[in-house]
Amino acid sequence: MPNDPVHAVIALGSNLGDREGHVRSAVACLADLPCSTLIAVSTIRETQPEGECLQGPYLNGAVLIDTRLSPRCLLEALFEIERKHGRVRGKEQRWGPRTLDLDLILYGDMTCSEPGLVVPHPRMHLRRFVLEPLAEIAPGWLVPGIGMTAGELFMRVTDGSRPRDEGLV
Ligand code: A4P
Ligand code: MG
Repeated sequence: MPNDPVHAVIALGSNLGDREGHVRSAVACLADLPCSTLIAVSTIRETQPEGECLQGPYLNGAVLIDTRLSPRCLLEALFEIERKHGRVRGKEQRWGPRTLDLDLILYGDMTCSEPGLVVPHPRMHLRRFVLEPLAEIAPGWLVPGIGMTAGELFMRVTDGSRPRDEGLV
């Protein structure tokens, strides 16, 4: 466990069941995480589904915390919160509908790519539903491995200049 608290961002998404209830309750669970403090919660927005799977609209948002949990412990805690909200992995389609999706987007200035844990989240810089709430709560955060701030990345997905599916990492 790191001694000093680290800023971390978690993205939330729900498009199945009581979407608003799931997201509200997930924010409450994130506020209760051990060794962590809730710093900011973005606006929760309805978004159209991105990706190939035909599915209903999402509610998406992002939360900024300070945490002493390691990235691995934090991710395990996120999985536990997803389970409490009816998420059953293995039975669902990749990128398909889900009661609750919690992704670890950023963890300080750390970059990490190990089995089951990639930080920054590997598709965060392409996804408007992640970048819009992130730019709202942490616009100046320099995204490690990409070298652009959250605000700049959000501008990039909104101004139409980015070729589709271009990857930076
Ligand atoms: N994993 C590795 N790194 C991480 C990390 N930083 N955070 C592993 C979370 N998980 C991480 O994740 C699959 C595996 O990634 C896990 O075993 C974990 O160990 P998952 O959350 O079960 O799968 P997923 O959500 O289907 O995949 P992924 O890659 O997180 O996809 P996205 O980007 O979350 O896409 N459209 C709208 N409008 N809003 C949405 O929220 N979400 C998706 C899912 C598609 N379209 C959407 C939305
Ligand atoms: Mg996910």
